[in-house]
Amino acid sequence: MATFPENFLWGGAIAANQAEGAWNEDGKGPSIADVVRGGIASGQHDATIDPLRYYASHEAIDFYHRYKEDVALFAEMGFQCFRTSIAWSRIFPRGDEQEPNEAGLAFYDALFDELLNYGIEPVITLSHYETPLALYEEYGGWKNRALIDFFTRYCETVFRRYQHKVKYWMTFNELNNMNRMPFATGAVEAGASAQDIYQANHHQFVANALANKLCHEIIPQAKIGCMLSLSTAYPATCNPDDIFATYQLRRRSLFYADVMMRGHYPAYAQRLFRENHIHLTMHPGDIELLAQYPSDYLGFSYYRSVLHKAGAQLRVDTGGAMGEDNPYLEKTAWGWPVDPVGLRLVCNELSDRYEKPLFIVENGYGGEDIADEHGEFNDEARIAYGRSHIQEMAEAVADGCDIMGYTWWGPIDIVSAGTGEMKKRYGFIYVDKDNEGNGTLARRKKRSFAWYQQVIASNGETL
Ligand code: BGP
Repeated sequence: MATFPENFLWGGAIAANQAEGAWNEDGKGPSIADVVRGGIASGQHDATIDPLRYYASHEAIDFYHRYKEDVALFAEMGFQCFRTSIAWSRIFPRGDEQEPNEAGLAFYDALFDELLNYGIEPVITLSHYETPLALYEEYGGWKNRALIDFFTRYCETVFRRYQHKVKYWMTFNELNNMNRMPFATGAVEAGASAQDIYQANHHQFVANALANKLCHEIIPQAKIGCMLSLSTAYPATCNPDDIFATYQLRRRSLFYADVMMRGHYPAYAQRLFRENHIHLTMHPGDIELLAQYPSDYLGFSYYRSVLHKAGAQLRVDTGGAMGEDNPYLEKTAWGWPVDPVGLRLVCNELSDRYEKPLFIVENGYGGEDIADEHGEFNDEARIAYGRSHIQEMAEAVADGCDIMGYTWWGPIDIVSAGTGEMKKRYGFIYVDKDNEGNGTLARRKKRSFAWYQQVIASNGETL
């Protein structure tokens, strides 16, 4: 088996809105994640916050108050890095203020210090489906160019504040979900026109470039990447129509990396824009910014693959489109095909296309964990998923892919982005809470805890 490089970063990944809770404490403003029925990915938002309703993000797993206990468990597993997001609305409660909220900044100081005390590098997402709500309600989200200034002010604030603590950053989580999930990804209403969506994207691309610029100016030793959902798609048959349709589907996803990694709109975008009547409004200097400040690395999530047919209606879920049944692959209880070879394929595809480092910042197995008669969680299926994917990642390294690290999605059970459920669990650590919000929130190790510990201790040799 191939060996991972010595400086390879092993760890886990979560997002603020799916874990922290404390949604209105210490001056935090509401974010778009705090007003959704079900998961943030659904985009089914309530116009007002109803205090009698249960909202998954409001308490989540109470990471805000329990992070010390959780970080100690991550350290026990041997984490070398930990990816989470900063909740933008803790720092700028409405998003458009001039001055940040000190209590919000202090929380992340404490969290990062805790991680660093154990030698765990924070890997920080600046925007993970949690735009401040006021920026949606009063500005229309990323459709509005004003958000570029608000976002860069927020970025500059956190780069300055955490410049000695955080070396790894990424801008927007899964930006290529804008078409399927515009509310979560860009604070743009569900059902928005292609014109609005691509205009919002353009603003996000400019904001991404400006964030890269600021990050390098303020923290010269830092690396800042973009982040996309890159679970892959295969043609359902060898019919050339299916093959080309699948190529186009993949391109629609890679479009985002094409712009942010290469620094310009790809040639194929012209036809996409023409046929969808998209006319982007750009300011002088935008194109130069994109070219001057591309991403340092490509962070991505990989969960599964799908089969695609020309003309098929795409049913979508958080990890990407859901396609035809693949007879060669098993599925999880949530219908996600398990495809470790697909991960090797994607790593190779992205390395060939961009020739820059990759960071696998989400990969994991969502399942329902039920305790056995001894009260233990024998999550063999999760271990099998992790083992097979890490094996294929090792093959990708041997193939020549430059992979910076691997962060398992949801090393502790958190709220699902797709459904708002607790029942869909990814963790090596169980959290006692059910879909209705009942439970003690106590943390318990599952069997996979010791498995991942040994994976890290052996730098991926013992699987
Ligand atoms: C990604 C998101 C995460 C996450 C994960 C799993 O799309 O970046 O926020 O939750 O998918 O999806 P789910 O929670 O729906 O199982």
